[in-house]
Amino acid sequence: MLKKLSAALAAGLLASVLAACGGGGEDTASGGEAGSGKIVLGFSQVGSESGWRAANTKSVKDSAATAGIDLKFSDAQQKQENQIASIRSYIQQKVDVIAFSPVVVTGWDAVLKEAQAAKIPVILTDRAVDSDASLYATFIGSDFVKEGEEVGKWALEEFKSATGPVNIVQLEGTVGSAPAIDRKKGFEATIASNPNLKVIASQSGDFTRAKGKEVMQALLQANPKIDLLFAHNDDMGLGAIEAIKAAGLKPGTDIKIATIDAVKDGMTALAANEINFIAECSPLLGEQLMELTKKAAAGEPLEKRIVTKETTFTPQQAAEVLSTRQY
Ligand code: GYE
Repeated sequence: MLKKLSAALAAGLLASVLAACGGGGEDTASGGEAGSGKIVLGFSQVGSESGWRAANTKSVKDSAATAGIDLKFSDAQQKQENQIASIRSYIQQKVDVIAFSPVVVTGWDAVLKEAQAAKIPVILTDRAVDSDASLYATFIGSDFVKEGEEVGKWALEEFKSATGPVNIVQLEGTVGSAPAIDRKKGFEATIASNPNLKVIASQSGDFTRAKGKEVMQALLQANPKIDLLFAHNDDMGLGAIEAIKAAGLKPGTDIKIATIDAVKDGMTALAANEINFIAECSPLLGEQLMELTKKAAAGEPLEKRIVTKETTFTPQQAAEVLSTRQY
């Protein structure tokens, strides 16, 4: 009898202790303490130069929120000194991980060494640097040489029956940036197999629509016969289309156009036959970046290079996928 009573009492006591614990646990989770256990990621973005960049920024911000990572975000407005300053401030703030999309390839050794001395892992996203690979944890992004080659292969096919010179103008991305260097390299090496295909002018349009338009205007004035425009991104191509129309020519017909990125506006122009070919470059790097951030914060080793998967589009293919594009 006594045994039964004490057993019942013990069971009751246990139940109330468990209830208190459960309640207490919930209170702590939903109240106070918020964020204290979160991984802090300092991210330095290149700027807001293009539709690609806008989609990339959204992907990073949305993915951080979903992954429960505390994101400190800064926009460098395409200036390396701004990026270096914000990386230094992330080091001072002792964030857990630093990620950045380097505006240009050179000049990062000093700040990367500072991050390493502070034992903060650095993840490169989207663009490469020429520093030693021991100075960063990993680099996630596209193969820009391959993107340039894809455009080159398309150009070879498009102009394979040309009997005379095919005059090409190139709108390059930001001077000294990995995508501008590599896309040019891949494209020019590929078209070299047909001596009819000649780049008659090549100039930077800084990856922006406004600059693309301005530079194309000048190129149209200086070169009476242009057969093909290769723009290193959709935005410069879209700016150039405005200049071509203003000159009384039909984009996609009088001057063929190939670009890289495949953002919504570019794909819309492609489906309307104002652009003839786009090599895709995916800006949706956020989710993978957050996974890598968690691993880096936990001290896990990372693969040094992670290449983004991408494809290419003709006008017909663009029309088919346009309504389901995320960006
Ligand atoms: O192609 C361009 C952007 O670095 C891949 O930067 C990125 C490039 C992209 O401004 O639109």
